[in-house]
Amino acid sequence: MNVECSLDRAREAVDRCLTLAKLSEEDNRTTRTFLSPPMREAQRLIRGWMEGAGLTVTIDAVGNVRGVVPGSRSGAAPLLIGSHIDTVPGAGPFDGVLGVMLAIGLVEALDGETPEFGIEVVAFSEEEGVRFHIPFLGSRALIGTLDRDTLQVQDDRGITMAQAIRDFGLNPDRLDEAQVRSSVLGYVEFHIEQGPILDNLRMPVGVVEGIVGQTRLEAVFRGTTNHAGTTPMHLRRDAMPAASEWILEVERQASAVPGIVATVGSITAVPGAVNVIPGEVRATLDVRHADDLRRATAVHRLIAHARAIAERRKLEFDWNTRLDQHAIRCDPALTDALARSVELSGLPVHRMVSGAGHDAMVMASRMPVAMLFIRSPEGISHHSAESVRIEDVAAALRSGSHFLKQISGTLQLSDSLTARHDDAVRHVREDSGIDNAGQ
Ligand code: HGY
Ligand code: MN
Ligand code: MN
Repeated sequence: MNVECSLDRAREAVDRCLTLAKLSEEDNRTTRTFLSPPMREAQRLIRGWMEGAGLTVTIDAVGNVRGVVPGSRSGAAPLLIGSHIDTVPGAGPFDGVLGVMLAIGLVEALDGETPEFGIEVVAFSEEEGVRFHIPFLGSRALIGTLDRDTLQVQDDRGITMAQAIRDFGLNPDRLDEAQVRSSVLGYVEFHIEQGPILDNLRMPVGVVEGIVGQTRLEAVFRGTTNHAGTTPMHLRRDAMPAASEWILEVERQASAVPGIVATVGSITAVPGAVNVIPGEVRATLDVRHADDLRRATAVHRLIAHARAIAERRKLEFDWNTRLDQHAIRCDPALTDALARSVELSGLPVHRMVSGAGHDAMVMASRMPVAMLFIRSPEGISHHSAESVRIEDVAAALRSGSHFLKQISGTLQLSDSLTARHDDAVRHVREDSGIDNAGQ
């Protein structure tokens, strides 16, 4: 893909992201959560772009939009390329969707020249965890870890996930069919960095070597609801100052441990009226670190501190963990191929770890994964000011195009790997006489 062509395709990918950004549950900002009404039009547009690229499209039981082009080599394991199409409240136009638009652009750039391996482009219906407070629903459906119990989790309006799927016109009983069945070459995700590193380094793209682990939980402080005017201060069991004390401790502890980031992103007071002492305060916590033990230790310390605050203030404290996602390493072979592709595009290679979570960390439990970051100017994301530069998106497309050619080359390797694997299994079976025993 030459520079001119990549710039045209980059403009088209960005235009498509800006079109999707208008599809929102809210008038004045971009908010598109799991199987919400605007997701229907988003699916329709994405389906059209995928079909225009020659992909055969299906929509699975959780609303993932999946486009497939078979490989010219029958039986060759496909490569999955994807990202998510849901957003946080008040999102920017590129988080997630840019990766899907780049995947479609790469298939369009094949101009009908079917690669030896097949390609499946996946637009995941849910990664952010906004509606049901459980993230990665789309990618978890593909690897088979979205269990029946989770389908009974309710959103803030009391609608279960299964009901939300049915309300959208899909069938939760067909969840199993969403799973990736055959062997796959791997999963690749293109995504904006969402942080300041590439912008500070003045680099267009970054090769991701790993993704930090993350814990998401809800902390609940319970006291006594009472009248704000008639309850003397010394007789109160006010949940708000307790939560406030803890939130400051979250910031203090996270600032004291290198590599830890911790965020209280939302707080809810019950009953939530100006003249009522809150009897209950619910605060969400997001803790991340590249090392899982450091992360677990930080979470443990913060829970112990919350307990101590509650005890001193004669309150109750409870918490529920919503996500405990371990850190992952990207596949070295795929990542090296991606780094070579960046070099072949005439770009500097910067290897880095992702502080943001991505579907790649879920897919990594079932297949090799690789990720390419695109610069986030001023490091802004999860905000309407999120942006990209056309020339950086074009650089990612050229790198992706080289990558697909490299993977073709790797196919020989992966075939010989498969052959060697099958040989080894055959020897073991022959030596141990399993086959004779008909086991
Ligand atoms: O929260 C994250 O890291 C991602 O943007 N979902
Ligand atoms: Mn996000
Ligand atoms: Mn994202």
